[in-house]
Amino acid sequence: PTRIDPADLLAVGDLLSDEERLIRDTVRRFTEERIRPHIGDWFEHGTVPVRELAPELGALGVLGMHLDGYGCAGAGAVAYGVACMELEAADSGLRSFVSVQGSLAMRSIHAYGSEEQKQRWLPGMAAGELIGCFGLTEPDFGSDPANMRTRAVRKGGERGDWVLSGSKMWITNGSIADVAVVWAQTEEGVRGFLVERGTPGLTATDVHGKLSLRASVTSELAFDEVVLPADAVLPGVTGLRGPLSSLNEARYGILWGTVGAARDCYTAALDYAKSRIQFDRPIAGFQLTQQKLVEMMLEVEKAYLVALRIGRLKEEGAARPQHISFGKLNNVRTALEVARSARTVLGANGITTEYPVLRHANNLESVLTYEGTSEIHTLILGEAITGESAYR
Ligand code: TGC
Ligand code: FAD
Repeated sequence: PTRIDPADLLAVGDLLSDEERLIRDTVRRFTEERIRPHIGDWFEHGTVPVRELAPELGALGVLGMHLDGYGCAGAGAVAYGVACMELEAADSGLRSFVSVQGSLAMRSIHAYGSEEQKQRWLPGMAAGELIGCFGLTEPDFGSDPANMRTRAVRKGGERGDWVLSGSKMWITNGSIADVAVVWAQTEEGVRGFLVERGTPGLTATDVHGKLSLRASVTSELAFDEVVLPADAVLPGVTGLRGPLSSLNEARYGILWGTVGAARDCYTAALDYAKSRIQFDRPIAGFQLTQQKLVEMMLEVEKAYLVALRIGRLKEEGAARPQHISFGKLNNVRTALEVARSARTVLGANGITTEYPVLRHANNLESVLTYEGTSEIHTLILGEAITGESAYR
């Protein structure tokens, strides 16, 4: 009979293939050795050694893990999902780095880049020697990127250079990126541009004072008439479909990642409840605590099943953006509720960086907002079931 594992009572992990389990365990081991001992400090001080970690993540094979060729692992959707789950069990900032590098920056170059662009960037990015970022959001346009103001104008006719002006806000990896994938309005619609670090007219300023995703670099990018060569444009796509298709991939990573964050909060609360004595007995023995732990466990397992269902759909090529919205909306919200409940079980200890629960809860506030807010995913699903679009 199936073993009763408190961390996975429904044995959802048994539905994974041997290879997927191996990837899950390998990534988990990496985070336990390399991330967990330091993450509380990185979060507290708002610093993370990204340059140092990137090649290690590259060697682990998780950068552009689901892409084929160019040094990428070519893994299946569920294998990529379980890697995200383990990364985010350590910290949402770590999963963010991997999402932005692999699913947003590399995926955009992989899907829409010329052969030269792919050769120039992808192998180094897969190895973690080069870092990428993805600029869609602007100070005045977040949920509504169609109205973006950043603009690229052709200087010299059909084959000439481009001049890029405007700014992008809240850009993960912005100030450390070797290449920024920047989406801008042009005469022919929204197009993607590769802007290299050090290009004159490009400045990056980090966002400070964050109470969430502190172990992640977040920056504003400003483009002051940045002159780009003709071949800086991604030739393969025109229109908002370009960035939104890459967002599907990153949102997919999030719907798995948040299962990891939720599981980490639940297991931290379970461990703590079993050893913390009040009124002469472990608090795990109180019915109110048990109810919290059981509710957390139910929600973690349901979120895991949602992720696995969407992953298998994706492997069949049958996942639609609406399926991804289902998972992103449900699993981020679930993780946030689990994190807050876990925090209460840990009492005062729950507010410190010694335990992961409030760090996860604070991180998840960003995850709830980025890659489409919970309201936007509600409206995407509202449209899917009613046929009525309620955005505008
Ligand atoms: P709409 O008219 O519906 O669509 C415009 C074009 O895009 C196509 N499309 C999609 N294609 C692929 N996947 C999707 N999910 C798509 N959604 C729409 C659509 O078919 C159309 O194509 P075409 O060829 O017919 O022109 O666009 P809209 O302006 O009405 O907006 C729809 C809306 C609100 C859903 C969209 O704007 C949206 O998703 N807004 C949220 C923006 C967002 O998610 N930003 C995220 C920025 S990146 C980020 O947060 C990274 S966090 C990094 C980290 O992990 O650290
Ligand atoms: P707004 O769009 O101004 O929304 C404010 C509120 O209004 C929200 O509750 C929203 O749901 C609601 N709202 C808006 N429109 C509607 C509507 N039609 N109906 C109902 N409610 C609505 N962006 C990038 O491009 N690249 C990155 O790498 C990146 N990294 C990020 C990292 C962090 C830590 C954070 C916090 C954000 C990041 N973002 C990034 C930006 C993120 O994608 C945006 O914050 C997000 O899309 C929401 O935009 P906004 O913050 O401008 O909020």
